[in-house]
Amino acid sequence: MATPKKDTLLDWYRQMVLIRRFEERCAELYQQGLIGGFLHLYIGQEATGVGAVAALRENDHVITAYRDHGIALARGLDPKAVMAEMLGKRTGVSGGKGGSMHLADRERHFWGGYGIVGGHLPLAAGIALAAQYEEKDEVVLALMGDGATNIGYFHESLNLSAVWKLPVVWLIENNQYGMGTSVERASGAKELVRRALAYSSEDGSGMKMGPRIDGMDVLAVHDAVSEAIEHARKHGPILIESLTYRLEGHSMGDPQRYRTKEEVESFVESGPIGRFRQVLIDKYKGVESTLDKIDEEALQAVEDAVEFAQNSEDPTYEDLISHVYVD
Ligand SMILES: Cc1ncc(C[n+]2csc(CCOP(=O)(O)OP(=O)(O)O)c2C)c(N)n1
Ligand SMILES: [Mg+2]
Repeated sequence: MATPKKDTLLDWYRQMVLIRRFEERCAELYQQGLIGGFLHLYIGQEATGVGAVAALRENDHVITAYRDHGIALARGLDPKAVMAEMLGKRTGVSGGKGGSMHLADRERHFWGGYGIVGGHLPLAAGIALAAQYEEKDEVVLALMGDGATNIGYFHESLNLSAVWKLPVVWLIENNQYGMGTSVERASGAKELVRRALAYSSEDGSGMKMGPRIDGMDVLAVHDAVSEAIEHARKHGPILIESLTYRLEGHSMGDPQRYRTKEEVESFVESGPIGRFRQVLIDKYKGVESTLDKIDEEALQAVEDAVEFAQNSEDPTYEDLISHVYVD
């Protein structure tokens, strides 16, 4: 696949840095008690979200679990409205009623944000079924964690997608842990992508088993997901696996007794943002000053988002009781 243009690569860098700065600020706001509920950071996984979402067309769809801030920002949701949602404000993307785990945007075909592990997978199949039924040339990108592959919904959704040849890319973000449980302790198959074989036939029909990709390399992710999307558009479902790492705890306040500091450190060194920055520096002479400017602008965008969110109104009682029933 041809390497994208410089502007596109710089934009991916911008998105990854924005996500990182946004979430670091969210962690502070959580500690100050300004963000309530649970907060699951995407730090370490930015290359997977940015590379994968960049492979989608505007009309395609994306859906994910509760670790959703990075996907929302990569899909182009306004950081101000996302931050306002984190703070439970009226101006938030979900009217302040969803919070961190329930970001969504109908216009951008970003369908959330779900707290029940694997609970969004049948929805992904349904969105793909609707597109197929209405003969729309649209693909669904459904992201899930490694832990979600052990849930019944995973089997039901992937099987049905193979039976109905639905245009879905099932993307496992294997960050090596489901809360405190490592993949080795939870899964019969270490290579999670092999589960595709359960929904495919010897003659090649059914689900395609896609690649296991280096999820810390935004270019590799983009290449693999682009190919997977083409497959889904023409032939039906495919399962791929992105090997990544969660650099922070499962959610805020996780004592992380299930892994060593050395293990985490080894992934900090090979982290996706520093790695991509180096790729850009090697490729484009003198690009450092542009990258530094992008870094500064990301910080500013996050501060603007916090200011906007803090100055926004809380939801009213009418907001609380709206959207419960269809008029
Ligand atoms: C059906 C269900 N069971 C258990 C939980 C509690 N729970 C929340 S997150 C999580 C781990 C999921 O891990 P994974 O799918 O790998 O996603 P990650 O957190 O690594 O992004 C569990 C067990 C839940 N939310 N829903
Ligand atoms: Mg996981």
